[in-house]
Amino acid sequence: MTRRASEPKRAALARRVERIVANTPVFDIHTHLYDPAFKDLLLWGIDELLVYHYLVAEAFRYFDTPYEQFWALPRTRQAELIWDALFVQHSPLSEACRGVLTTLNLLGLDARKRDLPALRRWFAKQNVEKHLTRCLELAKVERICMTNSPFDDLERPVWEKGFRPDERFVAALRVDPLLLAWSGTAPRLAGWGYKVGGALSAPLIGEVRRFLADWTKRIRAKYLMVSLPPDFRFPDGSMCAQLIEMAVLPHCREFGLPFALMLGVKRAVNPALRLAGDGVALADLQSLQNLCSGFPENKFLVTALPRENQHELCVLARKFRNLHVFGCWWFTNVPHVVEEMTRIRLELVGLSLTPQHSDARVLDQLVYKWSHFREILARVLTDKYAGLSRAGWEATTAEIQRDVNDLFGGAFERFCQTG
Ligand code: RAT
Ligand code: ZN
Repeated sequence: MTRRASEPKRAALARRVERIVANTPVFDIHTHLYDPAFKDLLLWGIDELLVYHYLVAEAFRYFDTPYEQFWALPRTRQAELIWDALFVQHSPLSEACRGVLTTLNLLGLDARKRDLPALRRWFAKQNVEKHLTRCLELAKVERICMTNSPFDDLERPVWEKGFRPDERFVAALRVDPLLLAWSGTAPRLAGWGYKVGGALSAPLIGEVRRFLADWTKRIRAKYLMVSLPPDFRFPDGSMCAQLIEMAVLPHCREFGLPFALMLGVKRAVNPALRLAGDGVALADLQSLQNLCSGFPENKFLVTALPRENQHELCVLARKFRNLHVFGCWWFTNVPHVVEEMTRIRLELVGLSLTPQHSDARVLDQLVYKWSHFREILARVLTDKYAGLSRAGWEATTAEIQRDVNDLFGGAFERFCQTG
């Protein structure tokens, strides 16, 4: 076909893919949002959007105030300083800044006047339940996975007391303190009645498994989850590696649950920045290979923070079907890297993965995180289906819809159900 003849065809394909990608509901498999029953733990509104730690890190580059002085300010004042530094004194070009504007825009607000008090007045009139439904509708998110930690003193009592769950939310059991800070965590487990004193032993492992079983049942966990530093090695004599091998993996096998690994985060590179102070470094994917090959009856959900790990991770996914790659996490969630990662993943692995999660900490962020990703995915998929078309294969609308369903949660659900 000549170039001229193929242009309208390509435009029609692009429209078809865009429509499908824009309208397909998504299961957001990793967020930091909470069921509204957790009350104030569910963050929302303009001030929370502005004090998001992604923006805090950027704003500090313009501030000259000492860190502690900023943290001592009320949240509203922190939000004003960030707004001034990142939106008024400079153009909000970064992905996290643009996200605030996409969200406001899609919520129907006009930010052109740079009028923060007016934006605040609008949010003050919203009711959280209705706002939740509105954000989910705008983002076309049908289900949200929370990050649930029994070690969080604000969250734990809500689970212990019990509540009527909102069916749009599901839980994931986060176990970082258990695996990464055993000496501080053991006394807490002991305080809750688990007999974990002394050195590593079969009874101690039994008690850790009892703890995991209690919480898996209590929160009806969809999977277990940990974030791991660049120096994580497996197998290894570290407490972390041993607890994974002896407690977490057998537990996951018993309950048929995946274990999610978030690799390559270097915590507290600058502790004065608090939540905004974490960094990144290359993860050791040989350790992941050892886990996937050594434990074929376990399922691993994996995302990696370093851009430099992404290609190797895709190659590993080609070797191990008990490995499900997910998300463009945190520092990789910027359009340039998201597009590159999404292309590499589709080209190397195909459709048996989950290309994005939102990691939203503030409800309203769902709106921009999914809008920005849908735009990229539509572009990438259009290229891919156009490539097939040049090879003489026309994907039908039903086939494209099937594929997008897989990318937006279908492949994840199947992975969770296997084995
Ligand atoms: O992306 C983030 O918000 C980070 O602060 C982390 O929470 C990360 O996503 C994690 O789950 O550890
Ligand atoms: Zn997260």
